[in-house]
Order: sequence, then structure tokens, then C-alpha cells
Amino acid sequence: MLQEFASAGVTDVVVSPGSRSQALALAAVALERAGGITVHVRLDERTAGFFALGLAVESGRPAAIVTTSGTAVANLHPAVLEAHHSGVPMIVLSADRPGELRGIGSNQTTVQPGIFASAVAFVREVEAPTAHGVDASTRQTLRELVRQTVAAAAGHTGQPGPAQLDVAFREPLSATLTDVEGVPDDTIDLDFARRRVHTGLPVAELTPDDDPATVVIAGHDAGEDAERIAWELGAPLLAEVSSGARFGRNLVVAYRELLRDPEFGGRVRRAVVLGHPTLSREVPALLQRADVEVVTVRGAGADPFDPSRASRLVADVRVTGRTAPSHRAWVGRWVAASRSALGDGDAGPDLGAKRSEDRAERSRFLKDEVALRRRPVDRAMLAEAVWGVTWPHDRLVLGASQIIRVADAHVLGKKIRVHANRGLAGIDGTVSTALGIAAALERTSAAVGTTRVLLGDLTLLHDVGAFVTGTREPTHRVQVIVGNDDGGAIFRGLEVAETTPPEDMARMMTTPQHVDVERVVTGLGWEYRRAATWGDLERVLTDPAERVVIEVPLAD
Ligand SMILES: Cc1ncc(C[n+]2csc(CCOP(=O)(O)OP(=O)(O)O)c2C)c(N)n1
Ligand SMILES: [Mg+2]
Repeated sequence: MLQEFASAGVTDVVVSPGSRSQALALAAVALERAGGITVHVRLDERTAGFFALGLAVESGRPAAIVTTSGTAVANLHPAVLEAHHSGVPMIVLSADRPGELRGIGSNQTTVQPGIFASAVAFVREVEAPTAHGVDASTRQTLRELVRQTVAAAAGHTGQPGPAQLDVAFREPLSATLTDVEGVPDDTIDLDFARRRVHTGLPVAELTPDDDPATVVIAGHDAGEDAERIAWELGAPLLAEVSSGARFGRNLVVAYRELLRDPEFGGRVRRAVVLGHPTLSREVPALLQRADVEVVTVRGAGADPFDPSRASRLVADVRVTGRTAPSHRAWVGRWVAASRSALGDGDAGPDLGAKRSEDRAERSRFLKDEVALRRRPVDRAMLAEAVWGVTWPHDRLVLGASQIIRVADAHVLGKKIRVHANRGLAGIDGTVSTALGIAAALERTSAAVGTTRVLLGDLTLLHDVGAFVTGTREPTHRVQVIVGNDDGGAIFRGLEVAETTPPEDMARMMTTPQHVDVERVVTGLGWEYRRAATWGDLERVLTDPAERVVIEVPLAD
């Protein structure tokens, strides 16, 4: 079965240990030795699931996850849900008891087919093998099943997402493997490139409007096409930070403020939407307006993004016709207003003064610089600093909650690969996802890159299991940067906070914690750095340490 997965284009198998799944685990490592696949061992299934998600995000291919029976399978549920809602391919191979041992209280036995409910579109049961070895007809049946599973996960039959094979094993659960070959010769390579499902949807032909009033909205995972479409339509590009389209001449960073402004948002009459916008209230509000025509390119996730339930869903957008000076004026107004809304930002010391002939000016520059370097770090500075050190060969993973919103509101255009689990915006599995991304990245031509994770303290603590790695496993080049504000600061902004006793807000919502992050992460074998000022932060971010957690106490 694993050879058939390899021949269908699956390159990675993530394994968590267990008795019922021993045959799959041991066959996986034998196949790895024969050069067929790469195996990753994760000690707990919750992190294994997110690790597999990260592998797939980076490689575009589904990774298979092997688990034992019982609660082990259920621990994949968060990652399975995220994969379903964000349209990331994934294959679950859950080991199970054979039929005769189900429903009679056998140890570690529950109902595994259907355990993920509607989050898995393709579920099949595989009966326990009855004899040692595989005859030709069984092999043919398995081959078909495996290809169907991979095709389902990759989105060839519906939306891409998780698929499950529930594989029964009868005693004896395994036998010694001999002569494992690599991948069979008749390898097929499914097309993993197309993450969007086009079934039945038309391609929209759009032209730049006569009286320019179009905006292009690029939500999570919109991809670079969004930038091209905005350019061709002569439309401002309202691109979220994890859209994959946060760059280009039409980019409008301060889009929330401008959408609220009648002179800008109020004038919009057409919106072209790509990806899954989740970071603002202004975007759904715009799309629900009766005077705005919405054209939405269907994304990979389970549900189309359609807040008005009335948008025109299409497979893709083709732009015909040329833009006119009026389009350049329309875009120019948005881009200029965005720049002035952002202000100069934290321009830092005036670099001209550094080279000045005038001694007084030079000394003023040095004083400015010293003051800046001693400044405590706030969330916007943190986001900008991490953004600043990230380059196209690197990867950036943003945690849910405040940090992604602050990054979205501040960072300027740059063509870098940014991921965030926005399918369900959970604060779980963020570090594990990044480790999977790093594992896949390190095999590619961008192998020199670093994967950085920027997240809040509770988001880090939610995934402490990610830091646990077996001593036999390779490590990955990951910097985890945690903005520590002692709990879920996002809840301080809730309206109810104004009328609720602070003690109740703290205990029930923000949940301050006093975890000693240094002891936790060093205890788990990771390096630790602390950056309390801008100067510290600059230093630690450019220090090439691997497997490091950088704790940044936040000033605000
Ligand atoms: C798995 C999961 N549980 C709970 C939530 C609800 N939630 C959203 S943000 C948040 C707090 C996050 O705190 P932290 O990571 O410290 O970020 P901060 O708000 O301080 O920036 C919580 C509990 C969630 N999104 N996902
Ligand atoms: Mg926090």
C-alpha cells in the first residue's frame, strides 16, 4: 500500500507510534530505506496532523499520516478540520481492529470510519490482510484504492482536503519484512499543481470598468494571480498578509481604513475576490452591499467565500481590454491614501544625517539610533522586524489572534511566502505546521531558507508538543518568535471588556499565564533568546540559530 502511495506521488509519511499500526510504521521505514519516501516520526498525533498539513502546504502534495487506533485517530481532528476548510490535501491511514473485534469492548477500539464526520469527503475501509504477501489481484485492488484516495485528497473529484483509509489489522499484526523494493516502475504523477477546483464553474471575462470603481480583494492563499488581475483591471489590490499577493504597484496596505471611508470604500461598485479573507470586518461588509457586484474566484477550502450568498462564483478571471488614465488615477488615489494613513511608520533615525558633514547632525543621528535601539518592542515593530528579515527563500508562518492582524495592518509589499492556518483560524498546531513547512522546504532549492513562526504566547503554549522531537529524527531550521503579552490580549479589545469586572475578564477571557518560556523550551532541547528592545530584536533575528525560540515581551 505504501509503495502504491509513493507511486501515486506521495513523498512523505508522518508516523506516530502504536501497536495496531506497527506494520504500516515498519513498512514505511523500510520503504524510506529503499528510497521510496521520507518518513517523519512525531510523538503525538495532534502535532503529527499539523506537521503533515505543513508538509502539504509547502510541497503541494498530500502527506500520509499513520496512526494507531482509538483516541490516537481523534487527535488528528484539529488538523483534519483545518485541512478541510483550507483545502490542503492530506491522507489519514488509521489502523483499526478487524470487524470481529469491533463493538465488543475490545481494548482501544472505537468507531473510526466517520470519526471526522463531514470534514473528510473520502473514507474507505481496508479489510485486514488474510495472508502474508500480496497476490496480483489484491495488489491491483489496492492500487486502485490508493489512486482514488490520492486523487480525492488532491482535489480531482471535489475540493482538495483530507481523505481517510481505515486499515484493519488482525493478529499477528506484522511480520518481518524482506526485500522491500522502492517505488514500482509504473509511477504515475497526479497533477498536484491545481489547488483550485474548477468543476462546473465558468471563467469570468472582465474588462476594466468605464468609470473605475473596482477593487481586487486577495484573502488568504489567493496566490500571485490576484496581483496580476488587479494590475490588468487597473484596480487597487487589497491583499491580506498571507494572500501570496502582498506586493506590486497596486497594493493598498491600509485597506480597512479606506474601505470605511465614503470617498474610497463608498465608491466601490465591483469587487473581484480571490482566496479566503478573514482578517477584517470591512471586507465582508463591502461584499454584502447591494450596490457592489461581487465576482469570486472559488478557492480551495470546503466552503466558497460568499458573505452575501449572492456573489458570482467563477473558476478563474480573464481580463480583456486595456486600462485608461482614469484607472491609474483611481489606483493612485488609493495607494497614496494608504501611504499617508500608514504615516512614515517608524522611520527610525534619519540615515542622511549619518553621512552628514556636520558634526552636530552626526551626533544627533547617533543619539537617535541609541534611543531607538533601547526602545521596548510593540507588536507592530515586532511584525515589521520579522517581515524585514524574511526573504523569498525563507518562509513565514503567522499565528492566529492579534499578531496576524497587526502584521496585516502594517507590513509593506514584499514577495515572500507567508502561511497561516486560516481555514479555521485556530491557535492550535501553529509550530507543528511550521515544522512541516520547514521539513519540506529544506529539501528544495530554497534549502538555505529559514522558516520563521511569529505567534502569541497562548498560541505557543497550545502547541508545546511540537517542540518534542525523537532523538532519531532530523531537526529543522525554525525560529519561533513569540510576542509575550501574558495571555490572550485580543480579548482586551472586546466590547464586553468595558462593562465586565477586570478580574472576570482576566480569569475567563485573557487567561494570563506565568509560564517560564525559557525553561519550557530549553527543557525540550530548543535554544532560547530574549529580546526586550529593538536592538536586541535586530541582533537575535539576524543570528542564524536554528531551533530557537525568541521571546519578546510586548510593551503594549
Ligand atoms: C484552538 C483554539 N482555541 C481557542 C481559540 C480562541 N482564541 C482566539 S485568539 C485566543 C488568544 C490567543 O492568545 P495569544 O496567542 O497570546 O495572542 P494575543 O491575543 O495575545 O495576541 C484564543 C484563545 C482559537 N482561535 N483556537
Ligand atoms: Mg498573548
